[in-house]
Amino acid sequence: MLSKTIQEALNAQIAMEAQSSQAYLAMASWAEIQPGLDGVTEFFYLQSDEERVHMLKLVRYINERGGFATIPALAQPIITFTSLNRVFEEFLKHEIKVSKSINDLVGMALDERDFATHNFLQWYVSEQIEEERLARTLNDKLELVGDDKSGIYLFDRDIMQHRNAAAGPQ
Ligand code: OFO
Repeated sequence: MLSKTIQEALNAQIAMEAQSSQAYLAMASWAEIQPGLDGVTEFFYLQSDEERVHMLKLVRYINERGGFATIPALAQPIITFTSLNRVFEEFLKHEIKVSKSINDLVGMALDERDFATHNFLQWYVSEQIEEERLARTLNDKLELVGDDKSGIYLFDRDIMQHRNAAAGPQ
C-alpha cells in the first residue's frame, strides 16, 4: 500500500510526464510547419508519445499498489519558438527539471522505506540519464552549426540516428 505522501508525489509526477508529452507535441507541431524540419518533427512526435508511456506506467503502478492515480488538467505549453536552438534549449531545460523531480521521488521513497516504489523508480532514473544526455548532445551540435543552413540540414537529417543511439531502456 502506498503512503499518502508517496501517492501524492507519484501523482504529481503523472502531471509532469503528461506536461512533458504536451510540451513535445507542441514542439513537433511547430517544427512540422517550418520548412525542412522533417527529422525534428518526427523526433518530437516520438518524444511526446514516449512521455505518454512514462505517464501511463505511473498510472498503472499507483493503482496496482492500492492507490488512486488522478489524471490532471494540463497547462498550455510553449507553442511557438523563435529558433530551432530555442526548441532544444527548452527540451534540455525540461529534462533537467524532470530528472530533479525523479531524484526527489527516489529520496522520498528511501526516506519512507518504500522499497517497491524505489525499485519502480529506477527505470525512470536510467531513462532520465539517457534523455538528458541526448538533449545535451543535440544542444552541443546545434551550437556548432550556428546559422549555417547546410549544418541545420544535416542536423535534421541525422537527428533520428542520435535518438536511436541514445535510446535507453523502454
Ligand atoms: Fe519522462 O522522460 Fe524525460 O522527461
